[in-house]
Amino acid sequence: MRRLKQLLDAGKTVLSAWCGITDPRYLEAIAGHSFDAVVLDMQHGFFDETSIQNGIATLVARGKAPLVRIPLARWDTASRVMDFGALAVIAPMINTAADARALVSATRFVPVGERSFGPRHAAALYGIDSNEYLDEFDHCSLVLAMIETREAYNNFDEIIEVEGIDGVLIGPGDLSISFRQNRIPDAYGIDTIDVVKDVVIRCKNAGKKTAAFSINPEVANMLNGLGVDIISVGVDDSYISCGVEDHISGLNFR
Ligand code: 3PY
Ligand code: MG
Repeated sequence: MRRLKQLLDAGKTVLSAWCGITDPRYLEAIAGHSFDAVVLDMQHGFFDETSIQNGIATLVARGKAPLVRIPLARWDTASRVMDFGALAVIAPMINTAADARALVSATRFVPVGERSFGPRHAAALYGIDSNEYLDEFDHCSLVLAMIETREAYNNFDEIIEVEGIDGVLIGPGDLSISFRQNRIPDAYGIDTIDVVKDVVIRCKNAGKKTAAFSINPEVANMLNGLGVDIISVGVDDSYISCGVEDHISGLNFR
């Protein structure tokens, strides 16, 4: 339970996978690679309330930190995935300080938020009792607000100052869509790369953590160069297609 926080406290970059496919055998295979964490995606991926419980348990059993992206504005789900053992809640489209406060209210215990008491399942998953969980959890977990619209960028200072928000996760695709008003994403493209850099700097100046999504190692390395704390690389499609391509590209069948 403490490892994610320990890595961050030590200034290490946390490497994460990003999964929307729920099959337990698939998640076991992903968890077998050298990721520190795995994002389980309930916004655009297939996870529902049953598969997210199983997915979190699969990752915890393999020593990987379960980070969960909840669906849009689903504060009930935010509390529930923490009760199931998630170590981070990632909330999409946090555009205002009011959005951020609603997120914190559901995910942090008093006095910062109003998360309801019910941590027995999560505590059992980590092999501790409920009291230990209450002592440790707020300290060991992350509440991350996704910054992925022009509105969020305009309200960035108010969002990042909300007590209980531990940091942000940059969604580069939606950010580019919002800034360009063009439905075709241009992640980390010319219209938004300076916005991304500015968000990282301002987040660090506020003493909070930065996280970002990337699709390939080149972009992940670029984010690492910016000092982003938690970097996801790839998604289901790229993991599967690169693996398949690796198998067939070297064939010399006639
Ligand atoms: C985005 O790029 O908009 C994301 O939400 C990353 O999945
Ligand atoms: Mg997005």
